[in-house]
Amino acid sequence: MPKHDPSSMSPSERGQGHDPDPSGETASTAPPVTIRGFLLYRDFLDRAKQEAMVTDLRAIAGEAPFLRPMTAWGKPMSVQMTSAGRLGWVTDRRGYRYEPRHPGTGEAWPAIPDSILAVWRAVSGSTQMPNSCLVNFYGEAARMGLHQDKDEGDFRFPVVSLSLGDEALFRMGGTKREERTESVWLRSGDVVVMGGAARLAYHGIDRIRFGSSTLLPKGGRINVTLRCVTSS
Ligand code: MD6
Ligand code: FE
Repeated sequence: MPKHDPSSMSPSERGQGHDPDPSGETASTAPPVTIRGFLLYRDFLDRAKQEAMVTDLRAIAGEAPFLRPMTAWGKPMSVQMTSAGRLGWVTDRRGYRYEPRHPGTGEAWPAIPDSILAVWRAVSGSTQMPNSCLVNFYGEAARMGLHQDKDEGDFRFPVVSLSLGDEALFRMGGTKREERTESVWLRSGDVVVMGGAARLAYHGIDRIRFGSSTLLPKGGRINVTLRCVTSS
């Protein structure tokens, strides 16, 4: 268990000080915990909001099916991906980039649902709205190696990340790969903001605890990341 856990506080403690969401569109009002410059909002989304978001994400996957991307080295990734918004993140033998169309269907990506944009409004500290929403699905053996998010072209804007379903061990480091890292178990409903000095920090998912959540009936984890991407 991490030391600082807003979910273990009394309701009066949770409500004190800081309201990241004055409009009440999202669930939690507890202040974030900062770990290596990453802001972690524990239990940001209550169960009903998580379920509504899963419904919206199923609609996205119906239009823009999950793909298992190939890395630039020709190895399939263990995570399955799709996107919403004007630009979706794709990878193949030509490398990593943002594209306006789904590589399988050739269609434009679906719109980013309001349920997800509400989280950006509440925590990003940015009036610019995101134009890219990457949806990652982790099955039992999926992981994501330590990486930097640096394909966006403009690092003034944060990356906002939402976790749904099974718990995942999230590793956070510094802007050099060799730097010390710290890990935390992300749970369903948690939100992470990677901005400011941490915007280019290394991070990754070592493993998930398959079956630890009841949100997705067949198990697994969905991670949603919101970004402002510059079109090249
Ligand atoms: C994940 N997250 O949680 C992977 N990137 O499955 C990321 O790669 C990530 O959580 C940028 C900002 C926040 C993140
Ligand atoms: Fe990332």
